[in-house]
Amino acid sequence: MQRLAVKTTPIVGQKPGTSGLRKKTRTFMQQHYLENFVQSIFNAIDDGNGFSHKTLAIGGDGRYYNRQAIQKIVRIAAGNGLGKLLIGQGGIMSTPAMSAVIRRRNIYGGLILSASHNPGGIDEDFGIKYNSSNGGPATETLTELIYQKTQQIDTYFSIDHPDIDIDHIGSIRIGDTTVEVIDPLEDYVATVEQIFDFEKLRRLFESGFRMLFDAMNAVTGPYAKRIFVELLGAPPDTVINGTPLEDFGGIHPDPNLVYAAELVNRLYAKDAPDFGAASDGDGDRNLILGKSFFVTPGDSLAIIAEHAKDAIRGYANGLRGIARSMPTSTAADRVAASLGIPLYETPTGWKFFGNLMDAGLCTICGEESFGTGSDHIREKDGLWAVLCWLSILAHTGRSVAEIVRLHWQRFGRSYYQRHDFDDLDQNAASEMFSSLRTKLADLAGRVIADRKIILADEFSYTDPVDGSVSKGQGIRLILESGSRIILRLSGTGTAGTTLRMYLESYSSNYDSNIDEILSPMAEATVELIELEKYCSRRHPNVKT
Ligand code: VG1
Ligand code: CO
Repeated sequence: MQRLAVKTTPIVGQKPGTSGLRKKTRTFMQQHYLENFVQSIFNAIDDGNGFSHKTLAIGGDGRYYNRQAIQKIVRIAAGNGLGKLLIGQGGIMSTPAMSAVIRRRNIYGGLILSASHNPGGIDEDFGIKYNSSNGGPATETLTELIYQKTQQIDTYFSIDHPDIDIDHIGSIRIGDTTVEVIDPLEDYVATVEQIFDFEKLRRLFESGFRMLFDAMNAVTGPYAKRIFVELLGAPPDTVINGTPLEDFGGIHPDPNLVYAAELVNRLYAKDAPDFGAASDGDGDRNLILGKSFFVTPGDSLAIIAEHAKDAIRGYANGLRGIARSMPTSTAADRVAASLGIPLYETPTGWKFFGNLMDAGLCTICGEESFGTGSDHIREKDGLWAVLCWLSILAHTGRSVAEIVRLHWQRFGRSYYQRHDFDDLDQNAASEMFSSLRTKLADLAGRVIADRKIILADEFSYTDPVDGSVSKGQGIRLILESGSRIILRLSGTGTAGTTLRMYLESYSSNYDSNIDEILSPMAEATVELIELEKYCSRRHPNVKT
């Protein structure tokens, strides 16, 4: 077998965003596109000691091009003289499972092939992210370095070898590299079994408790079937859309009120099950529903933190701290205060939680974008959140709605929504932000939607562990009595630009109509940022 050094030239635009490099699938299929990026990852993670003693893992969410990409990466790994490559059987591995594999097997890192909640298919999206030896997403410093390497690349390494069988567990040698196909469920299931009391959860299902889990034809199907059906004894029809499909069956695998329509309809129908949940393309997000009841991600984070010590075996010693991304609602802050533990506010993106967890500063983390997780791994974890809720339901014997209402009674309620304006012209959107930045200094003291603005700034974060500074992380308007308006541009899209507008209003009265409270704030914000003038838009595509 011959190792090959293939000449190449830099390709513009290979800059990782909020979570890895995401592009149209056809872009990834262009000559040398994937090879350049993967070789740049190898160049960036090279610590000078070579790769012969290192192990990496690879797997993806099963979307179109997953299998072909794995075959190419096998050759690149062998071309770079990697010691060992672990591949999830069938090319499958959820993002949280990758984190579990890296941590449990103590390996150097892993590549996840996924564009997460973005649709899949030849005309949709593909993506690659790199996770480091702590099991977490590459830090900003590393993604910057990878980007630099993509701008300097002149050669990638490969090997002359045909495609290998990735559908059967086993091991072969390619050049100096051992390639092993592993069960992608094993490490993950073992990790969650340590945290949750499966015996107690089995009794919940035995008692006739009914749940519906929507895997959205994406990666979580096999994990959900193993855990809920095989291990916890739930009936097989508990899991819907449970087989990973290359195009996710045409579903947009983003578990929110708009895209998880089938699940939402069934939970709002007569004779609905007790509990409903869904996860996204790569299995790191979660949607939580009760009978005719939606739990916002911010409330879910706060409620999991509130009950963790009593209801979940793995947290019986209490929590060290809670972290949330800046746009996420402040519900968790109130729980942290009542528990007497610190609350950390980070920029959007899971990579910012890693240092806090590694340093033992926080146990539970969450984002408004349906991401929740803990220090059991270094990724957000959709099924973990579902298991947390099952544990809380089993422990309290109450319904989802009762648990949330009791939380609001005790802590008050953050009325919260995110409005997404998709497909904006990139230049127009940046001009709009530039103009908004110039206005910030004069906003404090002014009134918006009957609320006085206390602070208007652009969020900047100094990592308390390594001191690194991340600037430009979203414009925030802090209003009186606990209201907030946050604006930022998405870093995960592949076409045009998405504006995200996050609205929060706090009240001790928890039975008001959410639209009556938030709509005036949304309208006033659209005026303030002159969305119509710059982007010819007034109304969001998604409200969730
Ligand atoms: C979005 C979310 C962010 C999340 C990221 C990756 O990023 O807002 O909270 O961490 O997606 O999630 P952005 O830049 O588009 O707002 V996932 O499930 O795609 O790994
Ligand atoms: Co995801």
